[in-house]
Amino acid sequence: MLFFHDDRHRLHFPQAELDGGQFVTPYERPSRVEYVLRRLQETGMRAAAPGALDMGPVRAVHAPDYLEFLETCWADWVASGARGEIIATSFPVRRMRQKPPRNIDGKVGYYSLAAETAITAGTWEAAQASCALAQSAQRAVAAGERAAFALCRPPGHHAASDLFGGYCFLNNAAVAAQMFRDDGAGRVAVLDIDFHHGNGTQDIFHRRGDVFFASIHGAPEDAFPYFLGYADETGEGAGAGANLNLPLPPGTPFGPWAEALDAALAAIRDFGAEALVVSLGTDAFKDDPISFFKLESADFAEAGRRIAGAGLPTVFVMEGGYAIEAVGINAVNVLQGFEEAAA
Ligand code: SS9
Ligand code: ZN
Repeated sequence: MLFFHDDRHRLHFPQAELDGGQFVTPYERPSRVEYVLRRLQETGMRAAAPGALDMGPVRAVHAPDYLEFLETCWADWVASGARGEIIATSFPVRRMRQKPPRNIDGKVGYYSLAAETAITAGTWEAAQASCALAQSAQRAVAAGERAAFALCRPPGHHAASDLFGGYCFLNNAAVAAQMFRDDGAGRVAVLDIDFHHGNGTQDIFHRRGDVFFASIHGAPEDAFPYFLGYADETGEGAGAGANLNLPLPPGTPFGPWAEALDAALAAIRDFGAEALVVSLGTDAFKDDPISFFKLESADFAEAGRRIAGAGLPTVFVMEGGYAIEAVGINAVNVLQGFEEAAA
């Protein structure tokens, strides 16, 4: 399978993540990419050079004021006299106005959904380079490849039209799905197998009937992002019926997880999708330090085989996965399983 990567992911490396009342080295760290890259090379996957970022489809899924915020926040933060990394501390929660303030500290809270994700000087450049990988993979598939893999970092599925957080800034999967639509696919599906609910992707397409979103994830009662991802969120307006959430409880092993996967794939088929974007997180793995499903490494290959069974042109976009040494094996197992079954 063709894959795309870009060393500029290293420009995003905050030193701090607020976790359990302490600052820890972020779980979402540059070495994740090195493990995946090594495994891609070991298994003979083909590296291809990524193209430049096209802001058109990015603007189609993100709000202009949010993109301007991402571009300017570091300079504004430094100019305000702040000396550390950007970390959100004040949010427009219940009973507050949803109105962006002028003050940069307030803006950071306005545009974020959680406080664990720090921003540094290189974050915007890294996020753009990451998104360009998803675009490159989509272009390769649009040009006739059966599938391609974008080794995106930072990830994207938590990023909504105007929110960052959960380690995400630009919604790479949503951008790829949008590009399939722009290329003429009437209906597109995004399948999110990251352990966490893809709240950003769901929200971006919630009122649209042209992009189906299906997600298998830790139930929101128990798992980040906590405030979206219930089974009764099925889409609204033109998007009614085009959203499928399959939340699962702590300790879920491959059996019930795979049943959920089959249900998601059946719904994608019934929807009539012509192209598929897979938000490929590997944090459903049993040893993931921040998740609670129990998939084994071999199960990821079986997931890949089942995904291939959909028979669709497929773009795989890297999302989470924090059992660092296993992230390469698990992610590439999905791709290998897919290739076996697609051959
Ligand atoms: C902090 C919990 C925040 C964020 C997880 C984001 C995963 C992205 N203790 N966890 S795939
Ligand atoms: Zn995740």
